[in-house]
Amino acid sequence: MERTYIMVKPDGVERGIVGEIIKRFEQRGFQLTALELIHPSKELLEEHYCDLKTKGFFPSLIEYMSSGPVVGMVWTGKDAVKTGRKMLGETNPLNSAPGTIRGDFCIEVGRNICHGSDAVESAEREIALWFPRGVKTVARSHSIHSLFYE
Ligand code: DAT
Ligand code: MG
Repeated sequence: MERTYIMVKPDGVERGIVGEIIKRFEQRGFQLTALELIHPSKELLEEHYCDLKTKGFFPSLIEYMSSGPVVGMVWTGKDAVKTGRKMLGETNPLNSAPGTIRGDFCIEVGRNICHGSDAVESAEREIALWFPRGVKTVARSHSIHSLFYE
């Protein structure tokens, strides 16, 4: 079953949008598999965003992302990576359709409140980076997932 790494960024935590983002993934039918509140180090964030090292906005991105606690989550379910990205919206919130998380809650690309893995391989890399002790997915017999997958 597919997993994705979704993170509420410092501005999302500060603005109290954590519950709203969790609600949307829950009501869509994904399973919350791991969750942590963490004030990340710059080193961890530089590793997380290693593919963006050469970008001009990289220093300000790391500064912003390390400015306060974030909420990192693993969500599991069918097509979790691609569907998670759709639920987030576009990188630039101004291009994000209303109804998406970014389209409903922000306007600045440098304050776009949430992160979502962009591919299955990056999702697994990010989950290993943020949850180094590992994440165990346990089947929940009374959840909607048992209807879909068992
Ligand atoms: P995404 O978060 O949609 O996967 P990304 O991986 O290309 O987008 O970039 C990571 C984050 O960096 C993005 O959420 C916000 C910031 N960012 C991207 N492009 C930017 C830009 N042109 N100016 C400022 N910040 C930018
Ligand atoms: Mg990205």
